[in-house]
Amino acid sequence: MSKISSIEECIEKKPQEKYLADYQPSDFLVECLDLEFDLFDENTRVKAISVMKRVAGGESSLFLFGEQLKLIALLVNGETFEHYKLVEGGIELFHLPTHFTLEIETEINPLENRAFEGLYKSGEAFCTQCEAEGFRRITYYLDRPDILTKFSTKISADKTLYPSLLSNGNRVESGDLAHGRHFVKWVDPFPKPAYLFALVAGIFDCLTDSFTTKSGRRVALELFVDKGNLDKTAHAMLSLKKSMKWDEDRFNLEYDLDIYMIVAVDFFNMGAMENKGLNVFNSKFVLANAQSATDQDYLSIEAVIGHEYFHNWTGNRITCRDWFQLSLKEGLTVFRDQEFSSDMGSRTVNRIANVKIMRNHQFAEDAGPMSHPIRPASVMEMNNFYTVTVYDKGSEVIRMLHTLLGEQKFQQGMALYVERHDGQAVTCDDFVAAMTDASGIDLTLFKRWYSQSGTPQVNVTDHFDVQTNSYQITFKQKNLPTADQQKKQPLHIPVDIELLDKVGKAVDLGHGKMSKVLSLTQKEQTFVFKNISEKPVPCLFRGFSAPVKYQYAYSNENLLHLINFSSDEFSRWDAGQTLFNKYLVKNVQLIQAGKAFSLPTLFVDAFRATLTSEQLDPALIADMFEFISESGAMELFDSVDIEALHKAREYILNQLAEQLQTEFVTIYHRSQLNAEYQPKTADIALRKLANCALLFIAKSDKKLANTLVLKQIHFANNMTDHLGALQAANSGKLNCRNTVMSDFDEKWFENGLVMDKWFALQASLSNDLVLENIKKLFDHRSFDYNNPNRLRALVGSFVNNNSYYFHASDGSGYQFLTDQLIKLNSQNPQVAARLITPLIQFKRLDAPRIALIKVQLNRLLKIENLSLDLFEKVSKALAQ
Ligand code: B3K
Ligand code: ZN
Repeated sequence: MSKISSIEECIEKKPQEKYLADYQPSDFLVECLDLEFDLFDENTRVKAISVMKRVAGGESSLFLFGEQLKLIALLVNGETFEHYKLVEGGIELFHLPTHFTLEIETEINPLENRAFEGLYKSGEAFCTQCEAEGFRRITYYLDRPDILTKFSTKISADKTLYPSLLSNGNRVESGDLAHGRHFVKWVDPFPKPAYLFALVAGIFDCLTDSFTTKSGRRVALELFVDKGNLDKTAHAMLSLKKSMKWDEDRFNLEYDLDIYMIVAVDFFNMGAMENKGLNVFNSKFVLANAQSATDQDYLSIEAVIGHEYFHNWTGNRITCRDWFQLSLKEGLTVFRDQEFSSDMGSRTVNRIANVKIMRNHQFAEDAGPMSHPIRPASVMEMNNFYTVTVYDKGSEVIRMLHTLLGEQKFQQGMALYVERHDGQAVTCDDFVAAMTDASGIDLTLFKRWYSQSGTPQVNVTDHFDVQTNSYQITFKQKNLPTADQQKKQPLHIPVDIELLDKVGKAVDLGHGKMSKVLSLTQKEQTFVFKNISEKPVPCLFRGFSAPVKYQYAYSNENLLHLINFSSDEFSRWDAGQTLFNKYLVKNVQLIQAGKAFSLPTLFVDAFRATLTSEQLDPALIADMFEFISESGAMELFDSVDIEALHKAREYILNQLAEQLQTEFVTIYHRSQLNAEYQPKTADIALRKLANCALLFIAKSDKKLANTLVLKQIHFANNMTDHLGALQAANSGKLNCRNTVMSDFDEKWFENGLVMDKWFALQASLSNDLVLENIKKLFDHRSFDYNNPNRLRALVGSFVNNNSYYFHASDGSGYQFLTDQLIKLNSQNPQVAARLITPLIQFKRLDAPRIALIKVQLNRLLKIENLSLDLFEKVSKALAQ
């Protein structure tokens, strides 16, 4: 009872949720906005002059959002204006004419701003982050995405400290000022919402290049990095040029300004930001050379550079009407970046990576207290909705549209969407309407994906009739209630299916079609295939054709058949995962029943065949041996036994390591590359396989592994191999572990990004002392508590990737995380609210653990000035 009353008490004090259904267009428009910044560390002056117009008629007042601002002056039509009231979250202006010029001067403190929202200092540089609602920390404004206007920005600052003064659009004027200061003026010709505004001032090294668009326009490309980092910029620039070309080739979309700038900064809450013409990036997604970046870093850089570039059309030219529509730009842009990566590298490997995000993270989110549809119906703190649901499930929804329409019609839909809505702020409905109108396909039912949360469960049964040679397959979809939504409806689920005969050949499903996309639209539906001569093995949801959990009573032999013969490489991998999960669950049950572990010979044999295959892509082979994470596996149980899960998973991995030891050693040696480092698909695949083999060898033959690790580090000409060896040393607890870890520290302690890999390894260690060690590492010379990357590497890796110790039965992991959240709450609530995730997804845990977690959540709830970011998550978790 006391807990409930404390929640209610807190809820009373907090602002209530905002609802999509309450959307109202603004009564006022902004015709243009001229900004002037006079940059100083602690007292930057911002003058905002806008021409505004009343659209609705009437006498209504004007509310402008504003946070943490000091109002210096307010003028209407050049005259001091006194009809205003400063209120919580902004300013209200009364008795305004219908058409007027509004001049507002504010003062802000960028140096004190550790939330990294609005204008702040990242190291020595000034930079901004305005999405979603950061612009209101710069000036009072109609800070909502449907208010589009043309911006001009004049920046003045000390010329020695800040030689580069950057903003959106084109540079139109510059000059010197008194007291060693100078100015630059920028004009952005494209109307934009305030969240796409950016300003950067600093001293940088700059890599320049150019791109000529398909219509022959030359675009200047400029990449700004901290002094001394120029040798790590080539890959990002190459990725940008590839993105620009790809968007022309595949989506017929061309860049529009004469200049495209990217700035890399060290202090950044997320990955990157697509500000018009001036992307700001977390340096993690820009800087790379062979010595300091892994293959995965190279791939992520290409993907994120692509993602932000693709936003120029899907996000910037066409933006969101309101923040509930976030997936309009994010889901679509993730889909586009996934396609880009697939076209540049291996489609299967990319698909597997995308699906892992869904299964390891999104499914858990959708089953937890923060469950929401890809277009949420209500929001407390918008920053909490940049989620795997809005992004990754959002992308899966776009992918289903693509599957249902096919590439050609999908592209026609995109073209119509751009033609209709360029320059507008629109809704997800507008997007689906364009797809419907261009394709002629009815998507009425499909639209439920936008408003319904939760992961559908699809149960599949079949029957083969020898008499009639017909095969019938029945799908039952179950959509269980979620935290946010009790009532569910059947969804339109595309099921990409293939039927394999006894020898592994795909059966003709009519008109020479060897696979088919079935549209499951009802709660229960049966499909019949005629002229089938024997009972086939169905390959279901090829390529993960829908974001669902599916279940069919596959025998081990069936799964083996799919691993060996499915024409879809993704499905081969998926069958391996299903086999693994089946024995993971089984061994957990055996442990709980006090029985011995068990694994059939067929299990190991199935993986042996894969491991030694000469046909399969080495990267796919490596993926076959990367199984569901411990935290992802919690989704396989209604009530999870942390110890048993850990033991069962370790048991299976050790069995694979021991029984396939000879094969792993052979593969390890066969996969060595003796060439100069290149981040190309074929080489990446070989390094991935070799390092995967090394991890398994480190489980079965410590002595050999120790030798191989030391040798690999000695000869490594790249970070992938160096880190791969370190991972093996850590996970196998090899003798050389301490030495190789401290050598690495000595070599890299000055490079925070590289040290993040080291911090992550320390935090992931499977060792009873891991938490004590992490606490000591807060004092490490390379650690900086203010830097979100460092925090994610050390704290994030522990809570997300070291499930067993995070969920320690004494509650020490929960208490540790809560301590950090309390520290972060006032300083950087956004980062805190991201780190809290594993603490709120507790419903599958046992009762003692849930009780321990609730103690910590209540502790959080009681702290003074709990941020809205944390409050939203904590209160929802406790209300479960
Ligand atoms: N649009 C930004 C994310 C902004 C997050 C604000 N909390 C990056 C991206 O998705 O491209
Ligand atoms: Zn995005």
